[in-house]
Amino acid sequence: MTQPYLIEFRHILDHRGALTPIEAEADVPFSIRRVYFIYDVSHGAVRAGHSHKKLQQVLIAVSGSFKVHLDDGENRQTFLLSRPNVGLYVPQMTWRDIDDFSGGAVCLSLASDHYEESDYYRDYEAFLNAKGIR
Ligand code: T46
Repeated sequence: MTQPYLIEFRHILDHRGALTPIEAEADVPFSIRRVYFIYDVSHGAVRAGHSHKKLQQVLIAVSGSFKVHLDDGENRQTFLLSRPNVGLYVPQMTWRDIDDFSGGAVCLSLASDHYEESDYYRDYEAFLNAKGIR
């Protein structure tokens, strides 16, 4: 099973500012089929709270910061995302919660497939069952 990991993207800087390019199957390990972003997050809100069966994603704090808590059913890790040129690869079958959003935070998600509600485990016990843990 692939583990989560941080990806440092290129950071092309000149006197006008910075530019970070992201290319599918080169900078991220899959073909990008969907992009969405989360913004105007309410103070204290927690997002996600689910796992995907097949979907892989890369999450990026393109503005501000937030914490991503990942759980593969046995191990838990927390990542603070706060730089627009750093992405977090989240493999399939990984439970995630996202919280501690700063003011003005924007979470960009690069996803390996189109939106499909049947790809979600929104119940933690069902997720553990599917992993053969319970
Ligand atoms: C994830 C975290 C980081 C769509 O119609 N299309 C989409 O592509 C998405 C992602 C959502 N939706 C609809 C489904 C719900 O009615 O938007 C509504 C909110 O979605 P959800 O409650 O799943 O949003 P989050 O922020 O809890 O989770 C989302 C992603 O679903 C998930 O894949 O990893 O962002």
